[in-house]
Amino acid sequence: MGKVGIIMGSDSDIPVMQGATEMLERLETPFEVSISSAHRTPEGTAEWAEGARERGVEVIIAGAGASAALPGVVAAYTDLPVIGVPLKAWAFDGMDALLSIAQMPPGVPVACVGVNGAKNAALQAARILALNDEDLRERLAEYRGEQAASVHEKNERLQDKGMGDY
Ligand code: RP5
Repeated sequence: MGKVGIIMGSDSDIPVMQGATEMLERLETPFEVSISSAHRTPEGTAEWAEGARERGVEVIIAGAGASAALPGVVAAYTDLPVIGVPLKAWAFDGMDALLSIAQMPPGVPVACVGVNGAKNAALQAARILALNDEDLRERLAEYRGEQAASVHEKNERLQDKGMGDY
């Protein structure tokens, strides 16, 4: 089974990016995780991206905040699918990173999830890997079932207790 390559710009991104690693662990999907910065360690970032396929990576999740060049730079050095996670840093509630990642120039694609959307990035990466993995597809279906059950449960509680006592 191919793995997910996770890269993030700084250790300050770890608390949010843990949302991705926890989801992948839950889905029993292998991953590797690294810190590398498009601006502070550009050569290392290029090397990481160029070597990803050889390391068995099939999908990349790249998280960065502020002027978030990392997902785009990674996408420039590989043909693997890249999912960018805009992270909320110190300004603009993450809008800076969201626009940096979403507004890639034509020809270099990055799929962008919502601000701090590490969990969804992991689910999307798993869906891509599941195209060729029936067992993973079943685990994803199970997860969706659990989610639905939780919503039904909440609705039953609401019907039972009403808005005031919920
Ligand atoms: C980005 O700048 C990183 O991805 C991080 O979100 C942000 C701040 O980095 P640190 O100054 O905390 O290292 O490159």
